[in-house]
Amino acid sequence: RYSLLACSLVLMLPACDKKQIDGQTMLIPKPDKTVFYEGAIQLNQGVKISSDQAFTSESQLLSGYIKNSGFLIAKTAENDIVLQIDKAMKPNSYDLEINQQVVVLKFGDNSGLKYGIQTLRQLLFFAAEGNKTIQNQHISDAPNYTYRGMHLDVARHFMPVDFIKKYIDMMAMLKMNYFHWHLVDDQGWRIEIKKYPKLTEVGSKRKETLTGHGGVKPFEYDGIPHEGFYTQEEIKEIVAYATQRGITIIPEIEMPGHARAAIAAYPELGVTGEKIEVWKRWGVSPYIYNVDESTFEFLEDVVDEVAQLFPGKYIHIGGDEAVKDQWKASPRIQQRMKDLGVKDEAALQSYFIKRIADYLRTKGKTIVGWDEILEGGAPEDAVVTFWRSWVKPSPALEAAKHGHKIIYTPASLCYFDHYQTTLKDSIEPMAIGGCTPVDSLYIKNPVKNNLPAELKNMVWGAQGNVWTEYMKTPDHVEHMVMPRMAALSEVLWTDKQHQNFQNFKRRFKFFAKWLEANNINYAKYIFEDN
Ligand code: TNX
Repeated sequence: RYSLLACSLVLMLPACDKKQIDGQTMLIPKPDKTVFYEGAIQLNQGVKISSDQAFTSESQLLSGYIKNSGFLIAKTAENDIVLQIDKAMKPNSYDLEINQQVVVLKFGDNSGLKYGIQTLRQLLFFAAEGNKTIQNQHISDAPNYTYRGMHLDVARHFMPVDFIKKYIDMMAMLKMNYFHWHLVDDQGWRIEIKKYPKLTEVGSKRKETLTGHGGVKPFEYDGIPHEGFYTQEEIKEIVAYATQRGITIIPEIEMPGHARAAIAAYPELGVTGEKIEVWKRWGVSPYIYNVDESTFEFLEDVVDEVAQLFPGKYIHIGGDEAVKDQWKASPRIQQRMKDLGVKDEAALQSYFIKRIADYLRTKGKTIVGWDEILEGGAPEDAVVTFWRSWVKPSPALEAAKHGHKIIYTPASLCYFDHYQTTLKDSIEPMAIGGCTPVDSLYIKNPVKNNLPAELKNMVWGAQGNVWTEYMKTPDHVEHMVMPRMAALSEVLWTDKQHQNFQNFKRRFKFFAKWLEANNINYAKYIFEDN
């Protein structure tokens, strides 16, 4: 009797009989709380995963990670990994107990489970690399910000399906949860739309590699035509891959500007009706969508197909850098503005975006837009991606005042197309310009902001933007995002009091081993000094 009681006490309060010891976590992002105990678990004798049927998909993912790390999965085994929901726990949170008897992963919901699995994955990897054991420990963890995103521009340079999955996997390992997929721009349309085949037949191809952007040294023309797009089947496959890993995709369909590839495919969508080519240089093209019923019909058809492919609630409609000169010069559009009673081109853009937002709302979707959608007034429920960090008063403040949820991507910290050191292209591959080293990203932290206290809750989180004008290959993208993506993940996930850049740097050395083992490139010169 006595021993039964003692035994159940041990189960209820695992590790209470163990001696606490000092230890350092190797995890990125750093968990809220880790307590280490004497002893270690040996996984090489085989493990068995026990979980409710509801978690089969997660459990399969975990067993894949275990097999990859070289440990054994056995039906009967000494070490049990128990996955267990605990409805009393907060959403997104997990609790991981590791001791010689069991590994118990408790979680508040599916996301919490997914994050806990990624923690186990890192621990398994470090164990496999090291002495094949995992130190006994107890981790309690939950994210600080609920939006932890990465963006990828596949319009300027197309990236293959396998790489998109790899990118999603890099995000998953870092417990990031939103992938903003920039699928459309002046230089290419990269998503199959069944109703408008020319979007990809014409719009996904350009005849040469592009040159020239805002004064930086352009690419030499290499004579290689550039093309590529994702079929709807491929998109479905990517969505399923992301979903299993706890990542929601936000697809972006640009409007009313950055529309040149679409207009090249269907000239009647433009203001001038001219036949033009998919753009062959960088920068902002003057071509903008026409504002008439047939354009809205087209865009509604497009977002219909997009809405069906992506199960997430959000669709990004762009809204950035829409040059309004063609609207100004067109008597037809000026007449339309009078008919609609809109006073200027900013108000016309606002009308344009509201119509799309209204339409998407009927499909259960909410729009996200770059911060220019505030000009002329944004739809009430719109989420704003804040990027123009140099504009005064800050678009972030404007957005918050108007009740918009904000994704922080200030160009000053979150543009991963910028250089990573002050030495720039003396040691780095050519970048678009700018300079955003990982330490300034980590220490300045994009979500630290000047919003008044009562508006701070409008900050949903932040995201790294990866514009690919100067990145032609997956390898180059990887180089630009690591280590910055890891730093961003930590400043969004980890509580401020536990953030420390020196400590992050130390842990990144272990993380870099994972990158190497998974054939992921990174900017190795960043941490060379230590
Ligand atoms: C501005 S950021 C753009 C992109 C470019 C980027 C280059 C934003 C909403 N628009 O079209 O690729 O600068 O850094």
